[in-house]
Formats: sequence, C-alpha cells, structure tokens
Amino acid sequence: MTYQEKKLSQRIAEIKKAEVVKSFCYSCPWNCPTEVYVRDGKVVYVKGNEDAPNNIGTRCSKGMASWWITQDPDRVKYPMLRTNPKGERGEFKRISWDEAFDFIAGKLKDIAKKYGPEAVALTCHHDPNTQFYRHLLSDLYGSPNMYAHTSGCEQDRRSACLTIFGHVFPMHDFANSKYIMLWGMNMLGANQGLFESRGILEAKKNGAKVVVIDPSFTETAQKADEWLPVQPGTDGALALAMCKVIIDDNLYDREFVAAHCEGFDGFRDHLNDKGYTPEWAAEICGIDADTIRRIAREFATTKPAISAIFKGSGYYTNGHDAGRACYILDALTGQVDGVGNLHLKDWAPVGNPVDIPDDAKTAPKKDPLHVAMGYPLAPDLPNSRLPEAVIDGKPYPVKGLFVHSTNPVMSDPDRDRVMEMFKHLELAVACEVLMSETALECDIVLPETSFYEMAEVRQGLWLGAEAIICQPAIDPVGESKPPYEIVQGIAKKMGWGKHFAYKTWEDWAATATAGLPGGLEALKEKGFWSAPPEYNKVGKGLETKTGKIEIYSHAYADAGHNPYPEYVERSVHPDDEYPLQVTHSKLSMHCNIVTQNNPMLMEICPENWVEINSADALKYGIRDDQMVVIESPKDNITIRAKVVEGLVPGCVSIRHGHGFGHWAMGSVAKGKGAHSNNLMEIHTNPVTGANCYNECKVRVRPA
Ligand SMILES: Nc1nc2c(c(=O)[nH]1)N[C@H]1C(S)=C(S)[C@@H](COP(=O)(O)OP(=O)(O)OC[C@H]3O[C@@H](n4cnc5c(=O)[nH]c(N)nc54)[C@H](O)[C@@H]3O)O[C@H]1N2
Ligand SMILES: Nc1nc2c(c(=O)[nH]1)N[C@H]1C(S)=C(S)[C@@H](COP(=O)(O)OP(=O)(O)OC[C@H]3O[C@@H](n4cnc5c(=O)[nH]c(N)nc54)[C@H](O)[C@@H]3O)O[C@H]1N2
Ligand code: SF4
Ligand SMILES: [Mo]
Repeated sequence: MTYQEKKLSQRIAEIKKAEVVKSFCYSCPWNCPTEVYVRDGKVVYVKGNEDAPNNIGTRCSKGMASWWITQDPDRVKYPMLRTNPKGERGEFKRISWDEAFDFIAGKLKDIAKKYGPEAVALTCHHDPNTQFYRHLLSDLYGSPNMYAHTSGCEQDRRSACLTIFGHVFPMHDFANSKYIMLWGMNMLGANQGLFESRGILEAKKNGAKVVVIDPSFTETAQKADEWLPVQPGTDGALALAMCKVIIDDNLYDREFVAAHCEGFDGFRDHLNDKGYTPEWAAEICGIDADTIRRIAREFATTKPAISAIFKGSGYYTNGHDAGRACYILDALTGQVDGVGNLHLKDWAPVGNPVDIPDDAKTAPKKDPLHVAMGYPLAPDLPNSRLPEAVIDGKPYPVKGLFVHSTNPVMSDPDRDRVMEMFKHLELAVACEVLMSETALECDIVLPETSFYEMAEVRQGLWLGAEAIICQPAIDPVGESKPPYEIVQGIAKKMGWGKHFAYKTWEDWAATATAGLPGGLEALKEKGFWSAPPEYNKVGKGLETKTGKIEIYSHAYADAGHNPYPEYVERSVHPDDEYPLQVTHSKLSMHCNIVTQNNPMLMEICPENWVEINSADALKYGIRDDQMVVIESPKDNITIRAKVVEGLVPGCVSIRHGHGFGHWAMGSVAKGKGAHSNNLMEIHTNPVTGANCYNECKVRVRPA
C-alpha cells in the first residue's frame, strides 16, 4: 500500500510513531468517537474517528485539548478521607482503597439499618459507567433513587419529548432540512454533537432558512437568516400563537394530524378559547404580530422543517409548556421523524455489563424521590429539592449521596443551600478526577480514571442506532480506578462480589455487547457500530399512552395537569430595585465546569463574563470590559462585562463556567471568573422539576 493509499489515521500513527486506540470523548455529553494516539504510555495526539458519522474525523477545541487530563498535576490520585467536621473547608488524608471500600460499605449498612436503603441516592452527569453503581445501589442494595443531572440540564425538553412523542432524546436531521427554527438552541456555540452543528451549515449551503429565537444574538443567530429577539421566558406565548396561525390558515397537515395525533380538535378549541392570537403574543414576547404570522406560515409551507428546542425555552417555571408548544409545531405540520425533521432515533442493542439474577435483587419499598416529592412527570430527580430531603427529611430522609462526575455545589442553584445539604449527610461520596468544590464537602473522595484510562460501552448520539466504545489508552493516573473496579471493591465488602466477577474490562464489555453485530472485537477495532437512520416511525406505535403523538397529553391529564400547553407567566420579574433579568448561556471554549483547569483552553478563554445591552450599559454607567458587580436579592458577584448590541434590553446574559475558587485545588482554574449560581433562589418547574436558573432578577453597577 502506498503512503497516499493509507488512511489518515495510519499516516498520523506512522509520523507520530504511535499506537492508535479507538475510543470516545467525554469532555461534553455528546461523546464523539475518537482516535487516541499513544507513544511510550503517553497520549500524544487525539482526533475524531474518521469513519464515524458523528464527526467524520473532526473534534471541537474542547475535545482536541482534552488529553491534558492525563497529565494534569492536580488530578486526585489516591482515595481521600475527610479528617475535619463537615461545614469547614474539607481536609483530607490519604487512605488505601481497602480502607475506602470498608468505610463506604460500613456506612451503607448503617444507613440501610437506620433509615432503609432508599435513604441513599446517586446523581451523576454524563453517566459514564454509572450503570455499575446502579447495579450495586439499586438492584442489590434496593434504593430507587438512581438519578442523573437532567433537572439541571434539559429536563423541560426531555419531559416535552417524552410526553408528546414517547421518546427520551430525539436528534435533529438538520442537514436535510429546508427550514430550521431553533428556540434558544445555540448549536454553533454550545455544540451538541458535531454532526448536528455541521448539519446546520450544510442545510444553509443547500438553501435552507435558519431562524433563531433567542434573547441573545448567539453564535448561531449570527449565522442565521433571521434572529427573533424574544423576551425571556415567553417562548410559550410565541409558539402557541404560531400554532394558532397555522391552524386558522389551514396550513396544518390534515392527513398526518388525523392519522397520527391525539387531541387536535381539542387543541384548536383550546387556542381559540384562550385567545392565543399573534397580537396577544406580540405584547408578551416582543416579536410583532406580522412577524409571528409570517414565520408561522413560512414554517408550515417549507418542507422538510424542524422546530427544535434544547434549554433556551426551559430554565423558567413555565418552560415545560413552552417546550411542548414548540414541539407541537412539528406535529401540526407533519414534520416528525421524516428526512430533515426532528428524529426519533433508534438505540443500539447494548445490554447490561453484569447480569444480576432476580432472586438477588432487593425491591425498593418506597417511591423514588421525584414521585414522592410530587413530580411524577419529572424524567429525573428535581435536584434543587434534594436539600429538602437531606436537611428536613421531606418527603423522606436521604442520608447517603454518591456524586459521580457531577459538581452540584457549582452547578445547582443556591450554592449556600447545596453546601448546607452536605453537612447533613452521613455518607457523601465524590467520584472525581479533580478535587472539585463538591468533593471538598464530601466525607470521602474516590479518584476515578479519566476517559483516557478506562473502558466504557454506551449508546452513541447519532441519528441512526449507534454503539460506541471507550478503551483504556494509557495506565491509570496515580491509584485512580475505573468505576467498574470501584463498584467491584465496594460490592465485595457488602457480600455481593460474585455479581461483579469480571477479571478484565473485556469480560463485562463482552456481556454488554453480546447482542451487537460483530460483538466486542468488531467494536474495539472500529470504535463504533452504527446502523443507517430509520425514518417514519410515527404510525408504528410510539411509546405514549395512545401510541400516537400526544398533542393532548394523557400523561399530563393523569397527573392532574392541563393536557394542552398553556401560557402562564414565569415567577420572577425585574422591578425597580432589581431591573434586569438574568439569562444563562454556555462558553464555546469550555464545557460547563469541566474544562477550566485546562491551560490550553484557559489561554483562549480565561474567564467567563456577563453580556449587557449597550442601552442598559449607558443607563447603569457600564463600560465594555469593565469589572461590574451583579447583585440579586440573595447575593452578588464581581464579573467582567461585555457591552453588546445583540441582547434584548432589560436582560443580562451570564456565560456559565469558572468562578468560586474553581477548581478548589486546581491551580490553573483557581480564582478565575465568577460563579453565578448563588445569585438564584431555588425555583423548581412545577411539572418537570427542572431547575429554573433564569428565574432571577438583578441590578448591576461598576465594581
Ligand atoms: N462549548 C460548549 N458546548 C456545550 C456545553 C458547554 O458548556 N460548552 N455544554 C453542553 C451541555 S451540558 C448542554 S445541556 C448543551 C446546551 O446547549 P444549549 O441549550 O444550546 O446551550 P446554552 O448556551 O445553555 O443555550 C441556551 C440559550 O438559550 C437562550 N435563552 C435564554 N432564555 C431564553 C428564552 O426565554 N427563550 C429562548 N428562546 N432562548 C433563551 C440563551 O440566550 C442561550 O443562547 O451544550 C453542550 N455543549
Ligand atoms: N448558572 C448555570 N448553571 C448551570 C448551567 C448554566 O448554563 N448556567 N448549565 C446546567 C447544565 S446544562 C448542566 S448539564 C449542569 C452540569 O453540571 P454537572 O452535573 O455538575 O456537570 P459538569 O459541570 O459537567 O461537571 C462535572 C464534574 O465532573 C468531573 N469530571 C470530569 N470528567 C470526569 C470523569 O471522567 N470521571 C469523573 N468521575 N468525574 C469527571 C469534573 O471534574 C466536574 O467536577 O450544570 C447546570 N448548571
Ligand atoms: S463535541 Fe463534545 S464530545 Fe465531541 S469532541 Fe467536542 S467536547 Fe468532545
Ligand atoms: Mo447540560
């Protein structure tokens, strides 16, 4: 084979004299398949897997820089046990893994005896390998409280897609679309899967129209054909008025609606009864009635089309119905799961890594917390209510908490309350790569391997069914262990070792991939398995109560909520004392609170900032680049201001990430930027349990 005939990965491997390991990236939740180049036990380069449809060889800046985690001197290297009382800044001593497993097993047994196993909960972010913890703490121990972090993320969207389409995580076939309406979804800033970001640009090249509805002139709005600067928390009004225009003008897809949608007639009456006209909506959302009519008509008459949401319409106490209304636009126009539409993706046949027999399982005796708290429709734990369970024992006591790859002290609203919560836990375990602010509040910190040092098999986030594999490319840093070995160690101490009997990671990975064509060997070789996307599942029985697209939501009706989306004002409004509305958005060069100890990314983007409209800047005496104090009724922060034209007046947009001495022990991140989550009081969406980060009013002045 000549040099030119070789694949790019082979050529790079030769130049770098490196081995190539097929793996995936874990610097954001979209897990692009990757190639990791390893020489002498060190990661020397990473790129996207050129064969994978997700990213066809590319990675984003966060992914390119992510190898730093393998060399970061601030990594937690040993199990650490707290030596001082909770509530004080954590002090820790190094212990052995055997001591760590003994400590945790002992506490788990105590808590089960005193309060029952449901008093232990787990929260995680990207749920890397979290299924091992679930098998241990749920199947065997008997807690129903195995959760992720979705209430801090896209809970409103997830609830909307579950109740309307019976699907937990639809993808977007942007590349094939002709009309793309993005409700606060900043695909070119906070990228969600590189194929989707690329899809927007491909669609534009092919003549599609892109409309961005967002109070901010985001990176995506800057590339769009039209930006609708909506007032915060009012998407529901705008989307409902668009629905009414489409129905009144007979632009809806009669055949599709009759065959596949539940409750169309009732919805039409509901819109009429409530008077959701464009004129009514214009007063609320700040977009004039003619524009609302025009966009609604364009959307309904250009096909294929997508109305897509992520978190922009959420983060408010009315976010659940805003999301539902945005998705009903897809349903009315028959634009669901066809080419160029919102895509109800299939899942790959990936099984559990271990098989716990039924007779070994402990059935939970209590409802899971979200149900007991009164949020039966919440797809995940309403985590802003967790402190209530821990501190006040409501709805029942929680005394043990595993935080796996999540940093609630930094990420949840009302930091004071979250920190208070940790004082009341009898067992708080952090499974971490760095000594995070949350780890500092815990009893014990377990050093985990990074994604360069461990294995995982999981679902890929691409249009078609996809399985992806993470393979250890280098040895663990320090004494860090992968989750499957940590769980194995705790399980042995609990007397459940036989259920985690694997000797190597390949043993459990072979079990998980037994149903996958080609099995584990093919997956290791190629890095992923994927099937072409299958379209048009509508009509074949969706996972809703009726099997149809539920414009009338039976889930909502059964839970005692209005089955049709309505517009109710959000909870917090600016006033004379606090005249500005907070909105949040991500930083394109960082991911949440994950990447701020990476010197390469910090060189490009060393701090977060607040954006303020030029008219407001003039009013409050703020100059561009100046440090300002943002005060809410609860707290204040000092942060750099960027004066911009592209933001709805009356708002400030705080870029999320950085701040609060973060990382507590991370030398690069420490002291950079500002952390805004303590500005907020706790507001929880009444239906979905989502954290409402934008229910917050502030005033601003030069520092
Ligand atoms: N570079 C980068 N990429 C990321 C992340 C990251 O931190 N950085 N994080 C990852 C994660 S965990 C997630 S969940 C996704 C998030 O992906 P997105 O949801 O696309 O990202 P955000 O920046 O949070 O976008 C929220 C947008 O909503 C707008 N907004 C605020 N209020 C309203 C409103 O009332 N109505 C409307 N229509 N818009 C509003 C904000 O101005 C902002 O532009 O990104 C993922 N990818
Ligand atoms: N103000 C405000 N708050 C927000 C948001 C916002 O836009 N504004 N965004 C919200 C959103 S969308 C989300 S998704 C949440 C995210 O909030 P979290 O659930 O807290 O998740 P991350 O910020 O991704 O950080 C998780 C932690 O994982 C650790 N970590 C990284 N890699 C690994 C690993 O391989 N193994 C282990 N064990 N740990 C690892 C990091 O050190 C970090 O401490 O924050 C939410 N909070
Ligand atoms: S988009 Fe996310 S998963 Fe993909 S390379 Fe970037 S950080 Fe990694
Ligand atoms: Mo998120």
